[in-house]
Amino acid sequence: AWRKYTPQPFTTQEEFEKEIIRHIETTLARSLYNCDEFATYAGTALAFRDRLVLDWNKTQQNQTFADQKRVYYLSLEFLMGRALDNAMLNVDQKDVATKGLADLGFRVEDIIKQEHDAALGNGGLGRLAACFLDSLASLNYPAWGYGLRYRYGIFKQEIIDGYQVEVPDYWLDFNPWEFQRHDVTVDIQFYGHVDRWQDEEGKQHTEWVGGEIVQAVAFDVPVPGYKTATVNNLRLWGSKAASGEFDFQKFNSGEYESSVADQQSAETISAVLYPNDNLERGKELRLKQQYFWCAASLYDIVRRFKKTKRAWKDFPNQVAIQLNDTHPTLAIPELQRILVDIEGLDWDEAWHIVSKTFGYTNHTVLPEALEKWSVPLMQHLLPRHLQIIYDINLQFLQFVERTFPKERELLSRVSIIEESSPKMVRMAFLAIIGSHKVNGVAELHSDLIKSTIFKDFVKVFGPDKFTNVTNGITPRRWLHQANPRLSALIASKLGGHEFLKDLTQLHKLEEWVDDKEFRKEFREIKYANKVRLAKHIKESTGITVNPAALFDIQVKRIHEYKRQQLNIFGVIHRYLQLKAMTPEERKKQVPRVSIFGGKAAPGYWMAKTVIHLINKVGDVINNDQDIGDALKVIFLEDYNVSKAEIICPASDISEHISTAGTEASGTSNMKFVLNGGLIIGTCDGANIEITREIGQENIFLFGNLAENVDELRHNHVYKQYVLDESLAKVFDTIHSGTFGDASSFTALLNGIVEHGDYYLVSDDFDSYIKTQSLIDETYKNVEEWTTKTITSVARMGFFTADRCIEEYADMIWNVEPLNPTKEK
Ligand code: 26W
Repeated sequence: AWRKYTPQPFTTQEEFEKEIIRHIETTLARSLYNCDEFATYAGTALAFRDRLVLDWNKTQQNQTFADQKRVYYLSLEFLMGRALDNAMLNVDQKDVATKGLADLGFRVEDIIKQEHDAALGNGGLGRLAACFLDSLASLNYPAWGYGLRYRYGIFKQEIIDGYQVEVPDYWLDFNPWEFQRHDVTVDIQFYGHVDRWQDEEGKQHTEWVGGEIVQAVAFDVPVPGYKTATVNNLRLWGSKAASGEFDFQKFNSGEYESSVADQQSAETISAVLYPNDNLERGKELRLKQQYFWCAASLYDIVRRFKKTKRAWKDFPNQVAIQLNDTHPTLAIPELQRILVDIEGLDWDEAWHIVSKTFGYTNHTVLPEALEKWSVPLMQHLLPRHLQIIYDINLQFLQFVERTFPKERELLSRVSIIEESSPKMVRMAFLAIIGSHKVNGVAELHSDLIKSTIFKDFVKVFGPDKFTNVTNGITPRRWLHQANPRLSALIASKLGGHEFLKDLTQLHKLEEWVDDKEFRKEFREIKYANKVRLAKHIKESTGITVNPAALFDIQVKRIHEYKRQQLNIFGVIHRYLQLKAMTPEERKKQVPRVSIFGGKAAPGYWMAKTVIHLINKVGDVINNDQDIGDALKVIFLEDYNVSKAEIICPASDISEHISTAGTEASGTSNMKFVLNGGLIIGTCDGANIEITREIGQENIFLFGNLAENVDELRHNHVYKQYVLDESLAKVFDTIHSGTFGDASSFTALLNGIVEHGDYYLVSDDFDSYIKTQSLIDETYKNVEEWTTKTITSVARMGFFTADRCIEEYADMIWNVEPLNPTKEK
């Protein structure tokens, strides 16, 4: 009976308009006569949401009935960006929306722009999680994401006088995409102590008692797949004071402030995303976030499993949990605690289940990013978990000792506990020991973790425990949504948009590489995307750039290892060369726009200095009459997912220039090439596999190799080092005050000249600027450039996140898709 009242997908434009208006007038209680863009966005989002929700409910019901193995992706970060455009495209109804909105007097682009980005992540790791959710749904895998519902996502970046200023990102004012589940709450315990006792039958019991309780509340976000009825669930936990914890006594007696203190302290747990990318700081609140989210998620997963009435040994056949880096590693001792302390399984049986359930993905080799928690802190916050970790370690070390009896050193090297003062828990080691598979995110990276940071574990567990899954991106958002014209052009040659679900089909584009009309249209699309970006640059910085210039883009978190400093030194070098030319010579050069974007962690002083330098260099060059259009330097403020959607389709060259061996994979490299841009890059991360796929003639590689990095670093410290001549001139220019007070930049330059140049900027500088000249030469030949870009797009099929998900599903999770049963 219910069925006949549920709304169907809109079939006509009129129906869609009727729904928007209904929501504006009733749900939002707004009059149509003062209906602005925001209200229209809200009405549109709610209209699409109604359709999504029905498929979502059905998907969840279907998954419950099917009762097959599910994947749980645990990630502290989900960098989702906006949802409306994606929702419209997934049901293939953007054209209906576009026409309907036009009829109401609005442009669809303006309406889409009203939505606040869901920016619950820092960078690559968080965006990867979002791409994976898209692929899991699009491929019909029964999968849930679990994360935290931060009230504040990554801060908004403003640039004031060339400096980064952080502004809080309060994004929840109006969020139609989340549903609070008032009935899904979990009490989470902190602090307290451990009791041991014996029952009448003489059985030992261990129980964690006392301490504080904070309540976790579920907020669910629908994750639609592309052209499928599967809508998966992303469950984000918010924290609040547990019921009964709020002190009414105090409240009544007038102590309002202290009565709400508990509540506020509970709510602090999910208040804000930590803005550090690749830097571990050991803060108690961060550990609280991690445990809060792991415990709530596991309680939920276990509750769902228990409803099936299966035996515990079936748990790993029903549940696969993937750990997105070490941030959720506490889920391992938590599941062991649930099984042993609460469910009464014996240790070995429980441990067998635990270690078959988890998989761990490593995303970085930088030593300062590897998580370690101090033993005293963990003892205080999670006393029972610390005991369990010690027990896991003891069993593990006994195993190592039996297997390698003569290697005393090995034991301290692989111990979960680092014998420092204070002692530290090494989370990556715990994650390896508690998982059945460990993977890196690109071939070089997966090889490096096996030969460096996890070398001893390869010896202990054998090489098969370690594998590689090279990262990928969703072509739905990063091609179809961000670059609709290119997606349509490709579809016109490949016979429809099927390639968005099977990206390897792109290879058929190679048949069109010599087609004159196709080439022309391909170039026109790139140009139009550059015009769109130029317009954004004008609006946000006031600077006019020439869309016919070569657009050279580096957008990513600001980090010394990513070497934005190498890029800006290269820009200064170019400026000096241009200055030394006659006006006639200058006119013959390829005009260039160097575009930067990215946030620095608020406490990362060196990264902030780099932002400052880029802005100061821009001020000088952009206002130098001699230079004009020959060179412009732009810093785009507040780089985020929705800006990336405008930026990625507009590049001629993008920069992926990390010190070899430091960037685990990179994923924006894939976005840029898929959109018809070329790369200047080092032999690092996924650049290597991109080269293998698209051909080395289609990428501008430069610089030293990972295998030589140690020796080069050694040379800086122990040998006399002569600074590259061109780089020395760049430094002289900075020192002379050309870009303002030189003292602002001394630490940055001294790091290279005097303190060992850890990131090898000077070693790679000459190779970098020569490669940049080669790019200028190549760009002059429009036909050659066009061939390279089209060929590259055609060969990018491998880098779809769909391929990653199938690899995880086969190699690590052992899960099957579940086709939706959509009744019409
Ligand atoms: C504990 C602080 C902290 C926070 C975040 C440490 C480490 C991280 C992340 C693991 C850093 C990160 O985002 N890594 C990036 O992951 C991407 C997805 O795999 C890769 O493409 C990037 O190369 C890698 O830097």
